[in-house]
Amino acid sequence: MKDKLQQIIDKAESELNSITTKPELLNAKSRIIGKKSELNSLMKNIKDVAPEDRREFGQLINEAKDYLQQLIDSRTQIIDELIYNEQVASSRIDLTMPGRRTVQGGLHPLTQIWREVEDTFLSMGFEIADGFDVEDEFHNFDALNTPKDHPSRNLADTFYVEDNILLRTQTSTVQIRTMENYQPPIRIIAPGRCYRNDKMDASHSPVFHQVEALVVDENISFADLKDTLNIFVQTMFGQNIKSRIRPHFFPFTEPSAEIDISCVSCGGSGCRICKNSGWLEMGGAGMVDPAVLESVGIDSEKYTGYAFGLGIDRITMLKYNIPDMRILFENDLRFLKQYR
Ligand code: 2NL
Repeated sequence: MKDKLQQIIDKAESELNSITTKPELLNAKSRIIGKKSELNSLMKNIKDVAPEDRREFGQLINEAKDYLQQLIDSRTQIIDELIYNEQVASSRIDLTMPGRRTVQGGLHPLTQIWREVEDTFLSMGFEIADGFDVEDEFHNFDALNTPKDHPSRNLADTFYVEDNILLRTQTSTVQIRTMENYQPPIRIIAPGRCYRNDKMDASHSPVFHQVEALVVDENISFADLKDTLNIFVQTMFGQNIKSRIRPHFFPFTEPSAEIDISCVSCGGSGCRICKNSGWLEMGGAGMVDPAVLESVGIDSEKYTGYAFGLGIDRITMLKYNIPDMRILFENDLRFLKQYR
């Protein structure tokens, strides 16, 4: 009996070793351990074995069967490997070739500065407010104390979509809407796209980007405004940069001022960039005019506020030494690639 089993095993071993395909293997499997296999017929003959030997007989057959199954499994593995290697060879992919480099895009320099501006104000406790590009005259002009006959309302300066509906000329519209909906304390910035009917040149564009800040609370003073501005320009441009204010006029602030920063190029000694003045214009600022607070239902006896507006395009041009605003809008890849 043992000889018979050994014979079956030897035969199966040599048979399996010569097999190289899956169908052959399946056939061999049923021949070796299937229902019609020699092994199985041996098992069926167990009834002819003396009762006291049956136990050992059965055990030997089961062991042989386990061993044969193992042989088949390891052959399966070898054949799978063979098939895989054949596929790799025949698909003509050279796995040693270097991969193809994908072109990675980057953020537009304006977007980068926009985010840096947001991060800077967020770090000072401001929240970011958002609004609409298409606005009505109330939110763009009336609520901002702009007289009905103010030149900025003119068709030559403002894009009107229809009567009373226009493309916002500054993001103050967002501040107005915020004050309409929330009571002080308010501490927000509104970055966004603005529109003015300007001819495009090195320093003007009909579409430009602005960030306005607004703080309204009890006891807000001009000193708070100056301090916030200083921290902002120092975070954006460096610790040695100073800011200064010059008296100005805006309908929506009183008093009003224009903001300069010391020249980021020469540090204040005078150069081509600052036209030898040592200072660069950055935007405007002021204490929110009480009439503006009243137009949105905030008690101007109890609350005061400051506001300022800065050009994101201008900040970007100064930070990246870009001489002409048009470059920011042309999307010339040779330019953009430098800012990835
Ligand atoms: C500039 C001038 C400025 C403001 C914007 C403002 C907003 C509200 C109330 C009062 Cl809701 N003021 N904004 C104030 C002063 C100047 O921008 O030259 N921007 C580039």
